[in-house]
Amino acid sequence: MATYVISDVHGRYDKFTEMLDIIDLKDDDTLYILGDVLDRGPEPIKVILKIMEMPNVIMLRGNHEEMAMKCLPTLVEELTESMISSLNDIFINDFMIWTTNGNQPTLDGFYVLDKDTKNKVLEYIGSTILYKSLTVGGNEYLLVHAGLGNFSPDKLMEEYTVNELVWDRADYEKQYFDDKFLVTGHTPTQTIDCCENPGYIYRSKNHIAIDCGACFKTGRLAAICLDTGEEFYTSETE
Ligand SMILES: [Mn+2]
Repeated sequence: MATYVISDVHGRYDKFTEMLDIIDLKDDDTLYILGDVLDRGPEPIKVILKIMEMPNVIMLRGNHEEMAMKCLPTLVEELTESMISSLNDIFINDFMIWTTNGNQPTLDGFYVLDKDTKNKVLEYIGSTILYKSLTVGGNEYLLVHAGLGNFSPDKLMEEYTVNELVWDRADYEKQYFDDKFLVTGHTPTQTIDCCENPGYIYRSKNHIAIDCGACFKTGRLAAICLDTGEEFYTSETE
């Protein structure tokens, strides 16, 4: 009945399955994935299809899923000349933003699916949640992909915009809460200035930052067990 958290798989199906073996995930364990399964790495859709088969996985939405959901529903339709000419500026702008953020492996994996599977993938990504509060072993945790943009201690979770939760980076030098831990992905710990062990999970000021850059060379996929605090790491990405 253990609770694990990982984040930012970014298409690394190899690292994802390596981690499932390392933590030896059981049917009655729960695995939270804090978003950004898609884009950058080679096999994002394969990871999504695997997650969809796992009833004990709860996936949160990252900015990459948010970008994908603005474009993929349109791309389920066959690319005909009239379909392309009907695309509006908003779509084209969204698609350009997504393209500069490594969408090609997601598109490659998506295009080869049959239409029924495409729709199931869209439905799954659309059903991802933006945040999760939970208590494990008497400790409270707030799980979110990126951070709490425009934070205020009085702000309710439902008052945060999607962008404030999936794009705005947490300020890791600031303690947001005294009574709970904020668990985030999105920002590789290699890029957190105050992180003493870049590339490993950052834990300070009631932050737990778990993106260890699985999709980047010398990065790795990390997991934390909330019951024990134990950390787990895959091999480095080549
Ligand atoms: Mn992200």
